[in-house]
Amino acid sequence: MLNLTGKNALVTGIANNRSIAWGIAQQLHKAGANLGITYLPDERGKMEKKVAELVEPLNPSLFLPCNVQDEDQIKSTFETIREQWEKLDILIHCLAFASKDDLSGDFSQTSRSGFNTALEISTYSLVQLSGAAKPLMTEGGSIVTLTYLGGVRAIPNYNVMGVAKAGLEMSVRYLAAELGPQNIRVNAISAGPIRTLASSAVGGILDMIHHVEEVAPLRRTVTQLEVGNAAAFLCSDLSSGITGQILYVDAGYEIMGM
Ligand code: NAD
Ligand code: 0WE
Repeated sequence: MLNLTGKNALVTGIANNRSIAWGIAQQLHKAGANLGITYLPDERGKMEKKVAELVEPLNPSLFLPCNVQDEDQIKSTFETIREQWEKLDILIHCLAFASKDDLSGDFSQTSRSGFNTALEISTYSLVQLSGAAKPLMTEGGSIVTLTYLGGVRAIPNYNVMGVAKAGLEMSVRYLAAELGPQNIRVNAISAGPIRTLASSAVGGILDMIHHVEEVAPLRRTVTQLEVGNAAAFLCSDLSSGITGQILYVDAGYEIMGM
């Protein structure tokens, strides 16, 4: 039933084997999708090597550097897709960044540049990548991004990232409204806290995970592969009637009041 054979999927946001994007890429591959992987390049090419080794078993047909702060890298990513694939079916947006200084302390002290960076990388990039994907999704498509409850509720220390996620979730709705007539669906998965490179750098993440394990209806957190399964669903024809939605993959935590 869940079949993605013949679908070309671009996956952003893989940094290591804990990345949510890695869980998604594995499940899309399992469902038969043809993968293109982008990574955030660094000067020494360490990231390129690490991510290339990790994704090798998934046989990606494209492997490209794409720093979303660099207009040229985005341009050449989508030019390569047009040349090599002709059409794009699936776009996975799985990246976020805020300065560590802005993920603790008083939200009112967020600097102008910190605010701009967080929203540029974490929010604007979805708009930018979707705009570049639109002309390539000639047979319709599915765009999926990753969000967090801190975009809807005030969660300690999430601060400027919460503002970025609120903007991201609203961008999902405006993009869904614009791209719907072209049969391109746009949805977000709101994942519960998972230990990844990004979250492990955050003080108190383990306490948050323990809290979720006590309160969430399923009495546990979720895994990258569970998020990957929900993403595969949102990318497949099984979800053909769903667009503009935020799907909570959080072991039920979001429904609880206490
Ligand atoms: P991660 O560190 O594995 O992934 C973040 C990715 O963002 C990395 O691959 C990094 O290279 C990429 N990135 C950062 N700046 C970039 C730039 N300028 N250009 C291109 N890529 C850039 O961490 P993760 O937890 O897997 O995060 C993936 C997504 O999931 C993020 O949107 C995050 O907000 C979201 N999310 C995470 C959790 C969690 O608890 N881990 C929960 C809900 C949502
Ligand atoms: O979206 C995220 C992670 C976002 C993130 C994390 C970092 C840490 C390292 C963005 N930028 C950076 N920059 C760094 O330098 N999550 C949902 C995970 C997360 O982050 C939190 C959380 C949770 C959960 C930050 C504070 C409080 C809770």
